[in-house]
Formats: sequence, C-alpha cells, structure tokens
Amino acid sequence: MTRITLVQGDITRQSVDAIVNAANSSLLGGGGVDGAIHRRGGPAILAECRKLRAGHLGRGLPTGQAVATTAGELDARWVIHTVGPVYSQSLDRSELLVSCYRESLRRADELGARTVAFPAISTGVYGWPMDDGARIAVATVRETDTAVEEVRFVLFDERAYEAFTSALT
Ligand code: AR6
Repeated sequence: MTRITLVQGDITRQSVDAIVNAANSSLLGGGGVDGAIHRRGGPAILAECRKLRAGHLGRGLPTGQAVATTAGELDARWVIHTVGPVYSQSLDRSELLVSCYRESLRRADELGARTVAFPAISTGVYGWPMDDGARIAVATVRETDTAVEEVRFVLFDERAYEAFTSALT
C-alpha cells in the first residue's frame, strides 16, 4: 500500500528518491516549481533535458507524460518531469492531469524509486482550481498500482495544504 503524506513547504528541500517537476513541454525551465528545481538542482538537470530534446523528445514532452533526469544537487536521485494541462473552463482536461500522476508513478516504478515528492501539478501558472487539483491528485495516487511506498505531496502554502487535507479525508 502506498502511504500518502502531506507537507507544507518547498519541494526542493525534500529528501526523497524522486522529485516530480511541474514542467512545460519544452523541458527547458520556467517559473514556479520548475524554476525552483532548476535553480536549486543546478545545471546538470537542464543539460539532461537538452539531451532529451536533442533525442527522442525533439518536439518536447507532451502534456500528461513524464520523463526522468538526474536530480543534480537536489537531495534526491531523480527528477521526474511531467507536463500538466492548462486549465480550461470549456474543456474537461482532467484525464490529462490524472495522466501526469499516473505516468510519473510509472516512471518512478521503472527507476525503482520508493519515495516520491509531488507538487500540486497545474495549480499555479496553469490555473487549475486547487480543490479540484487536490481531489484528482489524491484519487489518482490511491487508484494507481505502484511499488512506491510513500507519495509525499509538498504544498507551497496553507491553502494548498488544506485542500489536500480535505481531499485525503
Ligand atoms: N515547492 C512546492 N510547491 C511549489 C513551489 C515549490 N518550490 N513553487 C510553487 N509551488 P506551478 P503549473 C506550487 O506554477 O501550474 C512553470 O513556469 C504553486 O503554488 O509551478 O503546473 C512551468 O515551466 C502551485 O500550487 O506549475 C510551466 O510553464 C503548484 O506548485 C508552468 O509553470 C504548481 O504551480 C506549469 O504550471
């Protein structure tokens, strides 16, 4: 059984096997969690992302998929980059958000990661409502068959922490 834990704080300060990054398709960095991970993890992460772009991800990483790189100087072995959907009022893109969590856990299993830290994917720049993002995150982890022992949601502020607390109970 996968244990779900909640922490309020900065995901780049976590000690886990894998840290999940809420990236964009370019894999070349951005703001939010992505910016923080590249800043604290150092240039090795970007160097590997560039190699992926020069190789099989020439057009970038599609929304809902996940790919792993080194974690550079972070206290983790891997960063798993996934691309969340931009929230839309008119289209239901929740399957893509489900896919981010599921595919990240699949990558974690391939790597043998047992502890994985996730941010609240898509709930920042990409505009996903926090309560719904939390519900999808928790439900998807519960429904996914994985060897990961601990999924730690690392929530940046109290509002996010409370949304995940309600989703969990
Ligand atoms: N630790 C944990 N959570 C964080 C941190 C942190 N250091 N920093 C922000 N958050 P976002 P998205 C929270 O915008 O919505 C980037 O530019 C934040 O409060 O990082 O998936 C990418 O390159 C929010 O709840 O990711 C993409 O272009 C959550 O993390 C785009 O943003 C996600 O916010 C992706 O947007």
